[in-house]
Amino acid sequence: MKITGVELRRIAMPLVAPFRTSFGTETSRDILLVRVVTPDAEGWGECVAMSGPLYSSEYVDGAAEVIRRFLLPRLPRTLDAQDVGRALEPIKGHRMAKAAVETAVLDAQLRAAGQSFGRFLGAARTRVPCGVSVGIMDSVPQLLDAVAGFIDEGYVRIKLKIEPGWDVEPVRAVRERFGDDLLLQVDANAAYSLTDARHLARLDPFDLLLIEQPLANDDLVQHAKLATQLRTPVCLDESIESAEHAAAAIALGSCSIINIKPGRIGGYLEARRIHDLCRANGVAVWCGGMLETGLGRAANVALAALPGFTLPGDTSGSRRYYATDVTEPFELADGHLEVPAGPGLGVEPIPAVLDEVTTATEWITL
Ligand code: NPG
Repeated sequence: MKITGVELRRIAMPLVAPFRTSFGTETSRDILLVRVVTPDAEGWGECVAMSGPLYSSEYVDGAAEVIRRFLLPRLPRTLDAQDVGRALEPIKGHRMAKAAVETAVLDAQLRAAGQSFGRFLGAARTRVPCGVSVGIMDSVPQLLDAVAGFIDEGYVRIKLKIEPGWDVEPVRAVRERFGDDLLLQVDANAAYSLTDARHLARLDPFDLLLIEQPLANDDLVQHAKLATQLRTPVCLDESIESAEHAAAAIALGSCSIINIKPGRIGGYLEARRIHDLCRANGVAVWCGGMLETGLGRAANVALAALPGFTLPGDTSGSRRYYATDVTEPFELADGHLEVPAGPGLGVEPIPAVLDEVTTATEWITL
């Protein structure tokens, strides 16, 4: 496939409600979209980097800079999506930036070939069960109202964001109000340390599906120690940036479940490698989310349909985050989202909406 050029487009997407995690509060998303143009088709990649380097070291201005200055100049003008990873390998890190570029190339290639992301990745289902991530709130009654609303919408699993001072009590309240059958898990975004092990063990009686990323991003050894002290299964998110990290975590016993976010690990091809590795080792995986628009969501839903994704993902409907999505909105039906079946991502940006939210565009001829 021959690439003519690449557009970097920035869009501003206000969130329907502030989303608070242990590392900060998001009220709107400043998103970088990558559009790859070839003579036969165009492809889209959504960069999941946030405005500031709080979730990981990447941030959206940095991603745009690394794409224009270091990644695009390394792309051969004629290439296959499978070649992108190798071409970009000399550039260290910047996985969110690399994922956006590779996804756009893959989308263009699949659209030209008339094949869907799901088909290409190996989807085993036509729809996926959906969970929802619920941010930290000012009070327990406010949290219970939010959770009740999501359960009414059909979400099949609830994930509560936690941090020191907002953990055992909200979990207890949600369990008491909604019962033992509710699939419930928590996400700490690295807010604890190993000295909190006894405190975190107080979550054990609530039969959580998992506790996600309790400790620091780079501490696989301490996660392994923590895992022996908790009955709640430990799941890793931020710690896993590649298939090598996943292999190390499995070998060390740092986790028994992995959250796969394609942006965090450099793209959908690496996501499939981690899926295959985990499946071979009996480690369950699920698909995370980074408040994507319909473009990123489409690819995540396709990935979540692979056979090893045995737990519901953070693949919520568009309106969980956005009043108006840049694509036709993803809408839950019976707690599930349909895997797009059309070529490539199977969704298109709606031109008028895209124009309205665009804050800057830049064309780069290759
Ligand atoms: O549904 O898209 C979604 C968001 C799910 O909670 C979610 N994402 O740590 O997993 C996370 C978290 C996140 C949010 C990470 C914002 C980074 C920024």
